[in-house]
Amino acid sequence: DHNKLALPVGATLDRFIMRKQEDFPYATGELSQLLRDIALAAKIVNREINRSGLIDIAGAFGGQNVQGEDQQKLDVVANIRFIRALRNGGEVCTIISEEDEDMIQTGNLQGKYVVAIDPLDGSSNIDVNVSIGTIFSIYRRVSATGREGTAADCLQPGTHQVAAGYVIYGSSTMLVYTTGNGVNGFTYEPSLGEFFLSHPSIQTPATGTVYSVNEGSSESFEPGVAAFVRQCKERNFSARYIGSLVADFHRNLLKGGIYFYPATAKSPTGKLRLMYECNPLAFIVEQAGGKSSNGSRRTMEIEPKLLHERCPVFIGSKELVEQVEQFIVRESAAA
Ligand code: P6P
Repeated sequence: DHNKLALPVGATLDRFIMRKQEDFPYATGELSQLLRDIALAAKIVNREINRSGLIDIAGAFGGQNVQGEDQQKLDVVANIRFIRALRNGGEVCTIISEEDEDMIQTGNLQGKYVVAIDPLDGSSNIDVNVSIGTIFSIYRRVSATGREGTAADCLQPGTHQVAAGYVIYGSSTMLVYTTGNGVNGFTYEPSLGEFFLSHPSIQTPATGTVYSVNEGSSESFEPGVAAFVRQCKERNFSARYIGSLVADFHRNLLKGGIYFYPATAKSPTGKLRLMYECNPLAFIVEQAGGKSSNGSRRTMEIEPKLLHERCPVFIGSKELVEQVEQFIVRESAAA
């Protein structure tokens, strides 16, 4: 039937969501609405980011931006925009945000979903004009509706995600997401205010020749990780590290490669956060045929204990993640 026909490149995000909802006969449309709410917030944040240069100029002289507000950091602005869109959309009862220590209750007591979000990752890159991104995870609440979401609703393992995605604000703005049936990429056309399907059914290459890690910390890498880096150099891999997770991840997803943020002296359990950085990207990479682990454990099977807990992450082409895992096993056995 027509549902099974792949949508043509150029289909709008709205049509894609509607068509995919038809694939779920019992879908009530709430998840579809939630995805639309996220896309709306992404359009608004995209505009703020693109204007941020001008606002900064205004800010630099008057101390205030064109709206006469005190200059707010863009990651604060993005956080406000996404929380407002999710609250107004009505589908989300509780949010975990990188910007807020505690759970955020939206007041939507009937909301069936919980969202974990990094509203603007890599924000230290904004004022040097490097690509940045929003990363999000969507879970169904486990507690009964009619009351606020609980810690148990928020601390679910990544295998419970119903959807995950990211927005990359780069040379063009893209939304890439999965609902567990493959990964699709949409490119934003600002003049029309629409996301268009540009990368249908993304599959990441089984291997690659790019490795992305901050080698400034390599003195404190564990032996297996150091051995893997040596192998990358022996094989004349390309070192590509933008220092903006979404940008590094997106390039490796499309071209093949591995990103890793291992345990280091400065970050003994890794730097990246499990709930709104590692798990959503792990869901996407697995749906695209890749792999994500903490060096020994599948990222999505890690049982979260804390909202903002960090974990080491090795993510990208399946064969490269498996190679570094083998080095870690071999070197720790030898130790
Ligand atoms: P480091 C940005 O601050 C971030 O969270 C990711 O976007 C990025 O990959 C990583 O941290 C960079 O960290 O320690 O290499 O500067």
